[in-house]
Amino acid sequence: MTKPRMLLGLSLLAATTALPAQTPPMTPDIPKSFEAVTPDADYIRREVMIPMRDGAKMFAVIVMKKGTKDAPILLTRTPYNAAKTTSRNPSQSITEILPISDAVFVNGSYIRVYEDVRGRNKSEGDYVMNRPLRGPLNASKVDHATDAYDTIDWLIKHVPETNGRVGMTGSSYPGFTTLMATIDPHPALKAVVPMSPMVDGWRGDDWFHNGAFRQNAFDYFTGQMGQKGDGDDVASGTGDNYTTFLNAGSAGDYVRKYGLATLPATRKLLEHPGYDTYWQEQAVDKLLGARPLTVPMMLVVGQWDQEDSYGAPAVYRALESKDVGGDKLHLVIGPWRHSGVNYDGSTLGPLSFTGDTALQFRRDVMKPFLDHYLKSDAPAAATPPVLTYETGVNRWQESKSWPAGTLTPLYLQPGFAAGFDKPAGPVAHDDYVSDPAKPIPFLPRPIRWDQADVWKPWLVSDQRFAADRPDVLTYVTPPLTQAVHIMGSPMVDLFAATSGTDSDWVVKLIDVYPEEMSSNPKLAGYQLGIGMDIFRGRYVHGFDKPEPLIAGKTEEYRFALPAVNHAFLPGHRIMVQIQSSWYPLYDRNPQTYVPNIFFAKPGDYRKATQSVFTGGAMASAVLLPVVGD
Ligand code: PG9
Repeated sequence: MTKPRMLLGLSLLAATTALPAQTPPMTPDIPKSFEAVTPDADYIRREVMIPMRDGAKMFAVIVMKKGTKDAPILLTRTPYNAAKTTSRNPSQSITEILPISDAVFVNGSYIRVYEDVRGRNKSEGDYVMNRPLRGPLNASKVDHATDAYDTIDWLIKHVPETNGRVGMTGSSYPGFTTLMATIDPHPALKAVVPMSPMVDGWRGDDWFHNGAFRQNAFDYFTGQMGQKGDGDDVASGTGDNYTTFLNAGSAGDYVRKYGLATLPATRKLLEHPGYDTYWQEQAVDKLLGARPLTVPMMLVVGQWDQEDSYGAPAVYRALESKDVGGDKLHLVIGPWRHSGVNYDGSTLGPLSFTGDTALQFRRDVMKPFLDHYLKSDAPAAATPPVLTYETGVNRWQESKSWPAGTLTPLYLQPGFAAGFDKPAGPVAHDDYVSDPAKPIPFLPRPIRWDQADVWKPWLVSDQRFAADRPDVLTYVTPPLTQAVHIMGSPMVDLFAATSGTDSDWVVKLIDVYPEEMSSNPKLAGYQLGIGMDIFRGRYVHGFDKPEPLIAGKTEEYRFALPAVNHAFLPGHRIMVQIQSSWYPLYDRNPQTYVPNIFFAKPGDYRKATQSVFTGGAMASAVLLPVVGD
């Protein structure tokens, strides 16, 4: 029955007058707090402040599926905003609010906890980047080891849904905090999975590689330390990084130009250009190597990790002998970029793998490993000591130890050839002129490393753009008749001289794809970097002993390239490129010795003639860790 129109009007009026007073138009529209209402949420999300031993409180977010009980905790301690990390999407689904890498864990009844590290975002206290362990560099009573201890202690007492066992993981900075938690660990910390941990900022992780400074550090510093929350890159414009840095001058000039010295972290860098006690005493592999290995550990790194390729293998080396039972230490190397293990691992740049290798790892390796130590009812995990992905043939491979290959010289030969036979002739040399006024770009220009698709896959970028430059020496084998499979860190053994008094040496080990590849045209002729790194010449006699080079004197430079498992396939060629700058990622070597390159003056930058020796007692080579399959 339809209501008469007048009656309808009256009842509407009654309903309106029953409402409380109207909201005055000038009521401020931002309330004190607004909590998203999540009636259909499949999760519980709690924000807590956890007290540390010195009274400072750390902000943490605890997330779990509704109904979770008797469950282990998986903890990440991060400078990258715990609140934001646990609200990726405004959703009522736990796998939508958390990072995608967490799905296998929360679906497997884990409690996920993210905590802001001391002084960042919503945590109290002072932020010290890479806060050193208590000791010579840190006179306070707190560090990442104690903060992890206090956090774990609180969590097992205040999260009723937990079974009292805690694991830790995280990539990069959170990989570093994961490692630090294993120093005098809380007894409830049962297993850790540090991923791409920053271990030694000078030897080969974020800030320097073998003494050459990585200028992208400055954007990280302003982004992370310009304020307590998330910040911006250096305001140096949106042009080509190459031009911006070159116009500024030295790295120190860039700091001056953009006012970066107000950041204490910048000053600390500028004051410690060499491998002095400041760096040595915070190297995490050294700290861990001086202690027993008590917490089962699975170290993870990407084969093409553009930020922290050094750390995980270095910690593995430092701890291998401590794993007396042979069951506590594991190493995993996947076909990933930095932190790629936590995203989709099906492709990297032009490379495709056998499905989502990152998910395969998280689901089939990492979770069973953690389950084994963190759940009472989990089956024993058959975790191999070393698991690596053989790129080239694209398959996972288990091994007992690392490195697995035997170092075998691939010699640079006269006529820009390369091969496993030592050159028969006398010592010879190939020369090029390195001009600091025209440094070699590390990517084809324009370079914008703030763009994720430029920076993240850069180590797999095609090296053809550099191969034919007059300031790059390129040695290459004939097409291989059988595969060459390497497992380990290739070792550079370079005999070289400069007409200057300091010099950088960049060595790139490259897989050259066949010129014709109709099956995958984008890879035809591609020059894929397999291991590439830089060495600053002044450190040839010791990282703690910078010395001027003697012009014209041949020195032997030995340094490791990043750890790889790769098969150079039949029909491919193996190439070595050598050059003396890699700009603007690495600051320019003036090629004239100055005490601190950060403060080199325009007049210090001089052209130098570089000589690379082949044959006889100076047979330059890259030693490949070859395995016989
Ligand atoms: N590579 C970054 C980092 C690690 C450790 C200290 C500072 C920076 C990162 O991605 O977290």
